[in-house]
Amino acid sequence: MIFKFQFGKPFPTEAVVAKDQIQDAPGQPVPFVDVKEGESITYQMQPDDLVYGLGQNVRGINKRGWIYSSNCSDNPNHQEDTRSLYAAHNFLMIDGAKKFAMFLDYPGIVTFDIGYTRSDELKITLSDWNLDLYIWEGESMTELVKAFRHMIGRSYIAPKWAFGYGQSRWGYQTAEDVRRVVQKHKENDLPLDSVYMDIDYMERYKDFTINEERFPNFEAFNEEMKAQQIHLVPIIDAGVKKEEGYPVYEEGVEKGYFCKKEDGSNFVAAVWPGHSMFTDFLNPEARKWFGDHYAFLLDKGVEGFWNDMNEPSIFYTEDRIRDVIDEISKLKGKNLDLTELWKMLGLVNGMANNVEDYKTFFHETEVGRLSHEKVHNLFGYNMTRAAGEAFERLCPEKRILMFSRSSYIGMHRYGGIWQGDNKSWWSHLLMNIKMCPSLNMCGILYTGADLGGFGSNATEDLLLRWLQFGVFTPLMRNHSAIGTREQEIYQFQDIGAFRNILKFRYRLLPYLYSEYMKAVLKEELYFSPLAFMYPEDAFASQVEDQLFVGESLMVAPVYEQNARGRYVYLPEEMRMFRLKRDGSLESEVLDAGHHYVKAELEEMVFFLRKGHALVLAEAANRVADVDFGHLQALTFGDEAVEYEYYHDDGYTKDYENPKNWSRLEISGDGEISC
Ligand code: MIG
Repeated sequence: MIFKFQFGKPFPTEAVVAKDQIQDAPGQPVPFVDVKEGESITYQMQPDDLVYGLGQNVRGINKRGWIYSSNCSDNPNHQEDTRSLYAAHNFLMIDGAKKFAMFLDYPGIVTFDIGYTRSDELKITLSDWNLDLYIWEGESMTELVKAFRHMIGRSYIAPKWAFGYGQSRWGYQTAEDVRRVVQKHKENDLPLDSVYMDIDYMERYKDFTINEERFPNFEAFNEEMKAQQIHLVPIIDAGVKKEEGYPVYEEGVEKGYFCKKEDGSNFVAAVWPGHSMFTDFLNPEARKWFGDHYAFLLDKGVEGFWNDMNEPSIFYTEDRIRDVIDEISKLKGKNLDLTELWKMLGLVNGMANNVEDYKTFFHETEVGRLSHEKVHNLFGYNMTRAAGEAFERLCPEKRILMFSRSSYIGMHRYGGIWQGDNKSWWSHLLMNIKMCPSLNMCGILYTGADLGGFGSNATEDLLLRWLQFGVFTPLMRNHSAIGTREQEIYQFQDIGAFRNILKFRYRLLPYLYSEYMKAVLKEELYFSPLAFMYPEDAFASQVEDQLFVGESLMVAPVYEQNARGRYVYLPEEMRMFRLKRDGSLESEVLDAGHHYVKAELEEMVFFLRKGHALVLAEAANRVADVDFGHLQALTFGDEAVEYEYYHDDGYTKDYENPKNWSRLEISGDGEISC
């Protein structure tokens, strides 16, 4: 049973959809924690307590020892001390003598001090006290997650082609650029299923337009790509350009669908298109209106999108820039001391994403007019919801790829996320690894990071090691920023090594897709921390750089430069596989315990659990060419093992059909048809 405590007048975020396990609690005391209304929620942590959850955040899988805050922000320079990334995922679990979980359904800023101020105290504070607090106990972390996932509803399911490899770069300017990417992959025999279109495809960054000079006759171009089984995936930005004669702008103004200021005038702020408007995604009519615009591209044959800048990101507002310039002009002619200089720089650098700006515009919601600041964390969620709801109306039979930058719990029903603007840093590869299970706990299963790193310059070895982990993430996309070193695989020397890794991704697809679908449909984790699989193993919770992928596989990625192997902890005896440079798999059985495992730069190791199976297909260069019906099984154990194999057409939504499920009886390694 999940207890729900209500404080003040919570905003109906609609994060929670299944209420059958939820019981309204009459009032205080709240079990486990100490709630001082208007002040804080605290929990006295025992020395051995572990804290899990919080979805998209920096640092470990065990969140203990840092202070986090839910305040969706566009921060391309995030690192270890960053308190909030692009999302607000207010879900926490305590694993200790007491095992319980909490969800704070609250759209404003929340701070989670998890042993930062006092090492033994967990202290949660909120900017106001209008929230629904859900709290429940369970026997295990797995059970706690399952209860949560049930109440927040089924996670988004991507089309099968979106499990293929995608190439992206902010900087592909023209159809020719895209053609070249496809051609280069083909020439080098590199698998590829999608190419992403960043902001330059639009006409001066206007949503739902195509720049005719750069992408002439887009529909035919899309057809040309489709004939090669390549999906074009355009970006959609949150800000709508303010420009007379641009229908999206004019319609939005006329219907009153953009956020307004206190005085009723439209709120305008600068983003990529210059002066822009922000759709009031909390108004269901405005949401529908914005969503319907995706038809512009759907009608041209597009089957996938990524939603960007939806924290929302703001470069500056006119009001702020005026104030800043006024302040700075006061300094004119003065002899600046350092304090003045820092102040001036602070004013300039504080122009983007300023919390003060979030207070100046409003949403017309079902429960009345609210300042953006109160509901800030719901913006990206509802932009993506606008798209997801529109896809249901416009093409109910078909799965459309959708992933967002910003998110809140609830959004996981409408799309996945990419993990934001990371850097080409080894530490960000490790961050990517650790973030995955935490996101899964919050219902976000379709996810992956910008492989190779978005900002800064990638090296060949970094990209190779990153792809070796990316092989296991549902979203496998190489993406980088304009101005950085080009990092398409063919820019590097040892293309054969990359080819081998990519081809193996396609061989793994029957297993990866089956495990992803089972995780969605059974409300379970796709990526699990070792501790969740072996709760009795005291050491397992110390291991954060190895993960389970589905039920059978454990991965132990190499994430350090110049390393030719790594230490791996095995909670039990496992069969280790090493993917060799020629594409063959070498295997050996390793005992439980600690091992140093070799992995040359182009090699990748992974582990199969006893009593479980891995199913592989033949390699292919497109998802559509993978034969999901003829598999090679790899097993570990003397007895026959059973593998529950989920397999569907990947495009329609007939998930419940019993034909999609088969129980494969597998004895030993070998071929199977199903
Ligand atoms: O301010 O569209 O996170 O993936 O390439 C940068 C350009 C805007 C941020 C996204 C990134 C994308 C970039 N965008």
